[in-house]
Amino acid sequence: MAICNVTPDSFSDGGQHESVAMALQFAEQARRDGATIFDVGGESTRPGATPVAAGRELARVIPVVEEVCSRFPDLIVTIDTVKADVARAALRAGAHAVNDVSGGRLDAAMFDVVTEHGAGMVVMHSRGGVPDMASLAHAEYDDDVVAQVCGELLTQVTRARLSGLTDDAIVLDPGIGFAKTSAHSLALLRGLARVVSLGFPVLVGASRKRLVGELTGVVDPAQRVVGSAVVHAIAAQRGAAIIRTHDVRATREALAVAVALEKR
Ligand code: HH2
Repeated sequence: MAICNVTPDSFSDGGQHESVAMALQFAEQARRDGATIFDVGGESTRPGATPVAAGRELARVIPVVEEVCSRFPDLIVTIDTVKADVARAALRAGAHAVNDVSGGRLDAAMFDVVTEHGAGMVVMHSRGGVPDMASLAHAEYDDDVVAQVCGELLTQVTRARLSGLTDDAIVLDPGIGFAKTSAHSLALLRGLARVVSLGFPVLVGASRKRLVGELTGVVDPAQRVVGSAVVHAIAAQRGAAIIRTHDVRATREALAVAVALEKR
């Protein structure tokens, strides 16, 4: 899954895909490099980022979703949003699934919108609102963070089912770096098999994140490509079905090696 943030302020690719032309060029390259899913977002979750009103978010993402869907019909396009109105408009514009970093917590209409469109949904674990979900404001867990994250994900799965969403439409994501210290994120990556055992495809997104910076000592997020690729290769070995990345080519190469080494 290639990340395309149509934002001025995302933590590592802010400002890089601000025009439709820039986003399209990125989509073409990502596809050539081996991406099969293209994730379009119009609001950063970076702590301290300015919250974006629905109107502005729509203006950022809808033209990109429309163009990418029409030019690259083989790409699965996901809309990265916590707002049901934005999700609805993106699904109408051709997107196939919703990637909700709140896992359906922040907008009561989200599961209904996804169900009505027969779409898929990434239910990601986080806590708090958009401005503080990637901070440590809600990063309190007992000694088994994996069990707590799984429990909170399953609560959202129950809500999704009540809205009529079927299990085959759901992907789970432990939310690396969201309301988690690096130790919590590491525990989730070590215990990924337990998340996988819930029975849903699992998405992992560690791309260029603070965890990778802390492990490698690389300060500039754009330079965290190698560390991110290693995390993602190991996550794939542990059962992750989808990897969300800014750096498609490096990730693809790392996954090719990891998958080959798994084969017996
Ligand atoms: N991480 C970010 C945003 N969306 N979606 C899923 N499913 N999983 C993730 O781990 C995830 C996500 C944050 O990264 P990024 O989009 O690069 O930054 P920003 O929120 O600053 O735009």
